[in-house]
Amino acid sequence: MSIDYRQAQFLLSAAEPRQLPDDIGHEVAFAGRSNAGKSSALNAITDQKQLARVSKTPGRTQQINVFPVGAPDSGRRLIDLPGYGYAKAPPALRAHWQKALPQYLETRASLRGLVLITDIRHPLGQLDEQMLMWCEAARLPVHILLSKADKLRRGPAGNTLQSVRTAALRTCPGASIQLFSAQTRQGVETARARLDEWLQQA
Ligand SMILES: Nc1nc2c(ncn2[C@@H]2O[C@H](COP(=O)(O)OP(=O)(O)O)[C@@H](O)[C@H]2O)c(=O)[nH]1
Ligand SMILES: [Mg+2]
Repeated sequence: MSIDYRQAQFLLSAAEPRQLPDDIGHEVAFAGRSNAGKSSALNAITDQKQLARVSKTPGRTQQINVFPVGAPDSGRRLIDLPGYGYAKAPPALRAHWQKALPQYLETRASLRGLVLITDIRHPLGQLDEQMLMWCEAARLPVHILLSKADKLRRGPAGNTLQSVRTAALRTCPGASIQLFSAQTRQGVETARARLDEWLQQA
């Protein structure tokens, strides 16, 4: 059975991890550098145009957004983490998340996996590497979306996939990775299948 991600709804925005829903059920978090295409990926996966606002102004979403998916009260959620690496973010806010994010990854019992979105044209930056290290430290499974794959031709996209896979596996030996495009919907079904695995675990 696969989850119907089109039934996703917005539940709440949290300024702090402690404002999240009770730590029961299953959730998968989405992380990425600001402007990497995280909101677009969430919208493509849930087949909704405005679920996660696709912002023209990077770094606007500095809160954790919670989207329940599947049957009501099934306790399954997608978690949209604040985009990182936005130069204009207030330093205090950046310091806050620098501490709060690894804490969330370490302590959140219902968290089953992390989807890392990274732009295929400049993949796996330093902050992405840090996120991978935090996930590895927290023993949290990672799935990487090489986003905006439509920006490269098939050959170069395939080569980037191989090299980024090799680099990611050095930090996170269990990571999986795929090409993704919100624009052409390439990879949407593959991503949903990975989410299904995590959200439907016993
Ligand atoms: N060509 C292309 N552009 C995309 C894709 N996904 C996102 N973008 C563009 O990249 C920019 C940032 O996207 P957004 O989803 O807001 O990124 P976020 O900051 O990570 O949430 C926007 O201008 C999007 O239109 C994609 O799959 N293909
Ligand atoms: Mg966004």
